[in-house]
Amino acid sequence: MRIRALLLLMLFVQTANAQSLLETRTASLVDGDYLLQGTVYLESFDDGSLDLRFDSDYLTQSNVFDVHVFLTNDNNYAAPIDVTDMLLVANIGSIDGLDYSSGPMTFDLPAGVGINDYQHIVFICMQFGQLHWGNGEFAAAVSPSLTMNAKLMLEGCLQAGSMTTELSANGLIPNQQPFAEAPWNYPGNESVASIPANAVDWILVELRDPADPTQISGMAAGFILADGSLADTQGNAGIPVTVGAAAENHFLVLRTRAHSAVMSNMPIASTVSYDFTTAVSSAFGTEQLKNVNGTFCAYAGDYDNDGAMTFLDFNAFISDASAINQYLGWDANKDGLITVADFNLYKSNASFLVIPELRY
Ligand SMILES: [Ca+2]
Ligand SMILES: [Ca+2]
Repeated sequence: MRIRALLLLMLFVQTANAQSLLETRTASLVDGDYLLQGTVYLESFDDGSLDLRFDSDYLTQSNVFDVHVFLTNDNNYAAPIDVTDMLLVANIGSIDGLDYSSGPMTFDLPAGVGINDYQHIVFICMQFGQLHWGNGEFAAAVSPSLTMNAKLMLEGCLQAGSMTTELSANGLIPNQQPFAEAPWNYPGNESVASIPANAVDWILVELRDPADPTQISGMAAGFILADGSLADTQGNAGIPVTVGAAAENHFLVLRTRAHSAVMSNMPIASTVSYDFTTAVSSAFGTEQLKNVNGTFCAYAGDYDNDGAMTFLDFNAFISDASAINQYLGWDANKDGLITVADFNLYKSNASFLVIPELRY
């Protein structure tokens, strides 16, 4: 019995992962000659399939009669409507004992039809003069977004189980995400009018392909807060990342200035908050978190952020060894000052290497 249950579980997991949503286009339905309301979606999937999906708010006449659903680029709906160049999706007239008048339903579209091939959906009553039952217009395609939650502590900022917010208290954190420069070269335009409460610094999130963690599926910048949690540019919990495949789990990578980057040791869903602070094994690779009095942290001292703690980091530090009130990459304890405290953090971790997947 136990083996059967396991097999069933594996079958379920495989089925659940078989198809991932790539893009969605949405249309609101409007009345023509008859009642028609609700929302429909064109949804493309990574296996090449395309669906037309009716949402639960879909509603029309209770005895929908010989009504055919078409996709079209011609929105001239004067009867009799010419359907020659339209794509017939289905006859949703009350046939075969099925009720097509309300509620969710999904139709597979023929192979070869692309999500951007048609701009309109139209419902036509064929039997009574090809009348305009109702219609809708599809909006532009959007990729799904995953809001990632996690907890990460930074060695240099750790203070009695929390992290310092001295940079934000002193107004030193820039309003524009700081990862546009090398080595990140992240082109995102995240910016804020004011830094969220309790922000330690900006953080860069990457989602990596579950089958190949060298491949980046999506990136976004947000903030890491004093308690180690993530917040978006609005100050809301979690950082949304636009990806090509929403249903999949991904490896989660977090990058912060002057600290080692970390990756989750397994692909995770956006529905869980991933905790990097309680076990070294939460990070992919060997010994990728530092145990600081029982709290696991990202290592401090990678001042050029290339993933290796070397003399290059020392050189970066020494170039501004007495700077005050600045936002600098070699400020490992994030107090706005470059002092011997920052040097000591680097020194204690010299020769540390992050996993090859995360090195620049
Ligand atoms: Ca380095
Ligand atoms: Ca410092």
